[in-house]
Amino acid sequence: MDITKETAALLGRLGVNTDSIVGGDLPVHSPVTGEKIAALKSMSSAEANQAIEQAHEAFKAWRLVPAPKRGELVRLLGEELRAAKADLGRLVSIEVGKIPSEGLGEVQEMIDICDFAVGLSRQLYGLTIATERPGHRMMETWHPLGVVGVISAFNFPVAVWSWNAALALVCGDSVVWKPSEKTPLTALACEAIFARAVKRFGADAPAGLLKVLIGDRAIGEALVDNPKVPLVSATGSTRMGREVGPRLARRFARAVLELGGNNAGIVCPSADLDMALRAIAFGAMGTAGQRCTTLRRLFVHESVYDAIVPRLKKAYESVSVGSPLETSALVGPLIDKPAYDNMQKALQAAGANGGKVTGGARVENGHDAAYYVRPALVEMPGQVGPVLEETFAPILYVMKYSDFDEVLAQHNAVGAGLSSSIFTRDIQESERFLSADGSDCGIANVNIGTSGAEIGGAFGGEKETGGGRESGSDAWKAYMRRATNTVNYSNALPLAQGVSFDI
Ligand code: UN1
Repeated sequence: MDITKETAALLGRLGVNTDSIVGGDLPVHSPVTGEKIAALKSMSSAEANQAIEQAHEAFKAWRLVPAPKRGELVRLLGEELRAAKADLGRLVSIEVGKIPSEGLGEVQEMIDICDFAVGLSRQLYGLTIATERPGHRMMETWHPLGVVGVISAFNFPVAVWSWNAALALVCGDSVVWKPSEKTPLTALACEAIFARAVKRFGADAPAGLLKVLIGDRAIGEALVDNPKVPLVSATGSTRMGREVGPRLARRFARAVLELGGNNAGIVCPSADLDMALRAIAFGAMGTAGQRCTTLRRLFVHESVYDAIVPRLKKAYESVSVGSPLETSALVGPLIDKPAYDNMQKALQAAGANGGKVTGGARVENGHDAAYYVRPALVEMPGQVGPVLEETFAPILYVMKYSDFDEVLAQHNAVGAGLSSSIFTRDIQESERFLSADGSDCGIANVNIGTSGAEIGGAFGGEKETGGGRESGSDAWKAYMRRATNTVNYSNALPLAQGVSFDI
């Protein structure tokens, strides 16, 4: 099959001008075969700032459109995404290497957040608060914030944009999006899909509501440093967050940071082991270990260790690895060679720290520049060396435990704090895990894995994961500015706190 041709055909069907994907300086490779499938032209920083200026102008008009009407645009976006689901899902598989159900699942996540945001567009409400002064009313009002900058990572190239964009748009904001330079094609597809929704919406949608910035780090920096961008929502490594966070803080801009995860699961004595096995397999091997929610550490109680770990190893040895485009394999490729090298480095370090490695070898598929690996399960004597770090690859470190308090402490003894799960049928254990001195993560699950969160909940994590929350619940509040209003409808002017100031 000719992936380059198929990519161009898909992009054409999705509405992208295919002349724009050839002859540029920014090569795009498909991890499925490693071949170059496009070359886009990078924008200059000046062009990026110009795009931000246009988005700012769009914001000034969009903020005056009533929120439920703004919701109508997002409803149309959801419709367009439904129509484009098969093509966009396939493009995700080509550009990121996801298996078909995960490529389509990512688009489904986009449709879901659109539905959520449409409902939200009639629910952007503030409180009315009791005031201490007679004849007064105090309330809070939520107003549109401005241009929302979105920096997304390669592994969820379209869903993470949609979580931010759908909320931002109903909140009255415009969006400037810097996709990963590894996955700009799916971003161009989303831009075209959005343009169709805008066209159907009509004249009330100002030009410039969504701008996509194509380029490398310099473009991202232009977005982070531009004073007309009051919020940047950035997904990526903790290293990236350490740079972006302080830069935003310096100009008092808001940051929604969704950074690394080093997610753990605990298998307790009473766990349903069949269920745990399936959840662990998907959480650790799914998406070739390239989700921020991927299960990376597993603590197994000594009483069930021998009942589950050998079965897990078997699953690791038998899981199918192969092209997501041509086979029904469950594990696709790593994104590129650096990802493969990092995986091998971590496995070597694990071995040096006493780990017993199952799997991890490269799987040949006839393409030298594609990096398929067998997922690796590593039995570790303790939580040392690479276990403490996130390696963005399918490596699961397995450790034995005997004491619940001790395992809770171990669970929390890493830098990241994104997702976590416990497998137990003991209510005391599950409630402890969810309690104030339980899991310290933004996501804590019982009897399901660490990955695959629904959009209805707030998504994000603590500590080195960055603290931001996107998607459902009240995450929308980060995309608006809150004004506290006190109205005096009396004839007197009583001062708060009993202060008198009679002139
Ligand atoms: C990510 O990996 O950046 O919970 C996002 C999940 C998905 C989102 C992952 N819904 O695994």
